[in-house]
Amino acid sequence: MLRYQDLRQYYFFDFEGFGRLVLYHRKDEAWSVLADQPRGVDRSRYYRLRAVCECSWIRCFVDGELVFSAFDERLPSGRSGVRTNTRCRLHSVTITASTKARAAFASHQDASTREWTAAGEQYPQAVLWKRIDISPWWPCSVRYGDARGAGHKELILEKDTGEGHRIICLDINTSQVQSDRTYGAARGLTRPAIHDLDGCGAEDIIGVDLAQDRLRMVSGRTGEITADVELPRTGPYRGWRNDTVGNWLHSLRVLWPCKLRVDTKGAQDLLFRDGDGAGTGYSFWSFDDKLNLQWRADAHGAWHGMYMWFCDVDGDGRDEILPGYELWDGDGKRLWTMEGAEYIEDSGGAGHIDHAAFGPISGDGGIKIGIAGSDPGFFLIDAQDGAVLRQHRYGHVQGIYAGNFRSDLPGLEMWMGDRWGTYGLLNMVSDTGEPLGRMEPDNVSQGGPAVNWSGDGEELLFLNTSEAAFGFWDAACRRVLQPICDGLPFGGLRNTIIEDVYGDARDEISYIHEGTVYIVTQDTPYPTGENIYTPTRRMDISIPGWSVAE
Ligand SMILES: [Ca+2]
Ligand SMILES: [Ca+2]
Ligand SMILES: [Ca+2]
Ligand SMILES: [Ca+2]
Repeated sequence: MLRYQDLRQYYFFDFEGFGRLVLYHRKDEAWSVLADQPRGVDRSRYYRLRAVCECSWIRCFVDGELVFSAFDERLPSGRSGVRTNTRCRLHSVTITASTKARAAFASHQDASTREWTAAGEQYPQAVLWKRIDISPWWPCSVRYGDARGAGHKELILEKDTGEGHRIICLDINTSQVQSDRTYGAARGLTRPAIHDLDGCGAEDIIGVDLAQDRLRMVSGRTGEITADVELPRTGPYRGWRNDTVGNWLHSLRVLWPCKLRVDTKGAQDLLFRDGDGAGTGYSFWSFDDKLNLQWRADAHGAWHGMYMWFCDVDGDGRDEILPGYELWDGDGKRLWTMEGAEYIEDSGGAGHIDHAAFGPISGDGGIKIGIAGSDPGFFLIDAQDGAVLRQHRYGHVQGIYAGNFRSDLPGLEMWMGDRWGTYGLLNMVSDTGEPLGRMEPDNVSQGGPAVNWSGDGEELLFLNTSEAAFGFWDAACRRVLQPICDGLPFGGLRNTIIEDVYGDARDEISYIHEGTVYIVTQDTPYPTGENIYTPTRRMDISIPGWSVAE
């Protein structure tokens, strides 16, 4: 690859098939031939391929013989690399630059660094607010929430012990243990959802007992079993008839709390789903807050995806359910299948939704769905009827996140990231699906969550996959801040939680590292009495909201 911009944009000099040498310019799906030549390939020997790029001329050599001399102005500079198009063996690779090109590159790098630094100056800097020692319980999982009905957020540690699920709640300010309970009645439960399903205020433990073929709920308040039912029998697409669905669970999360009824305090319904080892789902079952089975839904229109998403599309106070390329209502009725989705599984790639931003994406608050649809790319869907408003074949789009990445534009913007063939390529689109930005900070990331760092309405993209990508990125593809500071015994790039847990509504970044939680916040306070951006986070979307800073 020559003059490489990203994994979908470069010149490509290669052998193709068994009898052709070719030089391409590639931009996304368009491969234009700059030069080609029929030429037999002897697969029992090495060839020495060489290309020289000078200004707009590309000269290509095979074993020292000049084969192409092409003129093309589309990519005036870029990186070099190796990409294969079949099984092959490489002996060695050498990349050199002229002194002049090297100097131009260094000067370009300096200019970018200066521009990024200047762009970062408007943002608050990061300071360490608090260090919380969790070593007595380490290793454990860490999150924030209200597990015991305290009425405010606490730091919650969870562990699976031989005696049952153990939940420890710590006060964020004082680091003191508020509660430490092991739920003996939850012993043996797998795939747990920790959620206040019965509405008592404390989070319950709902999980699957595969040995006993049961779905069971343990009350977070009393520690006792409050519901215990047989697992459903399989749906039409997975397993034998009358087999337990316990043998056919989805490889990712199985239990999904949501709000399907108007008269409950919160999300007091539970969806349970089957699936396979590849992240595809086929049927799901709805249970109420006492684990009474309500109905089953089957993916007759298009297979279901890696996760499930919820949003009240028609405003009746009940969630609609997006398990894949279909929308269902709370009564188990299918509302639509996405236009063309019956052919998705023939498109290559996974054939299911990998991620979806589902919510008020439009500038007028209208509900849309931004779909990371694997090989078919990105779809923007009208949540009312499943119509495809836009599609971009951006490669294998795996991750997507909607947030207010451009506060100067109405609605939410979506960053999405690729895997499989174009690992790390990120694209951003507007609320109408208009392309706005493209970058490839590393070849690992599939994107990340929005960060409300400044509080003025603009959100940043947080990447955390490599040193090259680590930090907060703005919509102009500039890394404007690396949230590291004195007091952190590492340079970032750790397990993190992005969530407001201290002070004003802006997000903190919490690093979880070897038995300690480090909470990093802004170095300057937000002006009291001013409106401060206060988004609500759901899966893959940061929903806009404002409050008054205290
Ligand atoms: Ca409860
Ligand atoms: Ca609804
Ligand atoms: Ca916007
Ligand atoms: Ca905060």
